[in-house]
Amino acid sequence: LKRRCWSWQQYLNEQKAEAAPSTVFTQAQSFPSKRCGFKVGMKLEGIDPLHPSMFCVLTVAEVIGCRLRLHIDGYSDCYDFWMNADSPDIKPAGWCKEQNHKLHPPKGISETEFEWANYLQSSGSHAAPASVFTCRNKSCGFQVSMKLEAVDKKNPGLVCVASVADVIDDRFLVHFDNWDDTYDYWCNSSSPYIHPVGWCEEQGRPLMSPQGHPNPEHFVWEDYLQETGSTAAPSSAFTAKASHEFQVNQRLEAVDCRNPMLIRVATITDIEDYKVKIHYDGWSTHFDVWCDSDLSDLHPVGWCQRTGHPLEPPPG
Ligand code: MLZ
Repeated sequence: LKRRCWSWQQYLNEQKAEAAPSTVFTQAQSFPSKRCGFKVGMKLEGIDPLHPSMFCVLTVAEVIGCRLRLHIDGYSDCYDFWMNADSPDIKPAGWCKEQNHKLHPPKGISETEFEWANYLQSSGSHAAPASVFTCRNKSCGFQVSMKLEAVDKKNPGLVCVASVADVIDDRFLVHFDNWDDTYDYWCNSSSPYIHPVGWCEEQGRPLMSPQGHPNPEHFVWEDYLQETGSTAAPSSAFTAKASHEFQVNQRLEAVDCRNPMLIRVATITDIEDYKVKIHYDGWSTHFDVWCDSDLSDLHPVGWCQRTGHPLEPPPG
């Protein structure tokens, strides 16, 4: 009942607060351009958020507004995850094969054995039609196996030796040499976390060598490129990004990072060049969280209403 009566306009007036203007949000954060066409049970291919290098067979388990709960076929529900229906991380059935990408089959089916047509038939299910996906065909200047220096987002103080492990549309997968894929992340050429070979030296900052490097204190790019027969990503491929324009105290709608099914009324309480600190209104500041300003889980005021998603008003 409370949810139904709650109004942003009234709340902003009471709080003498302002909404973050829609112009400060990226396209992925803004109102989607089309209705969500996904239905529960449809199957598709997509990136496993815990293993960003892996494409998996997925089923739409739940649809709320234009957000999807996706299930990884053959695995426990505890790996289910939420994402926007227009996310670049999901692709129609058959996409991997067409793009020469490895597709991780449902648990219990071997890679050579897996075939979409059979699988759909034997599971009595349908593939999500290509028309429900948001298409993109922008390209980028990064190619697989090019080397770079990249921030380890799980250890943000570290800049490490990294490679381009995969490229899709205008995004590429950053992989840290000789580390497992749990540190990997997808980004585009304007990411503030990536730098050309030689950047650390120029900045007088330490560069973390590949794991197991024989002489980690004296890593030399030239030697390493030669040993690995690889090339450095050209500095021209890196495009600068302007910092965001969010301001402290602006209100917005933010996915609750602890319970990503929920979207809450939130406030920007601090900012850095490429980050914002999110406070969930009415909750302890212990739950505040720093995130990238372009995180696709931040939305302008009114997003939930426009997309048919419930919005959690501040408690109390
Ligand atoms: N302390 C951590 C750092 C790992 C850094 C990996 N960077 C890609 C460890 O040694 O496990």
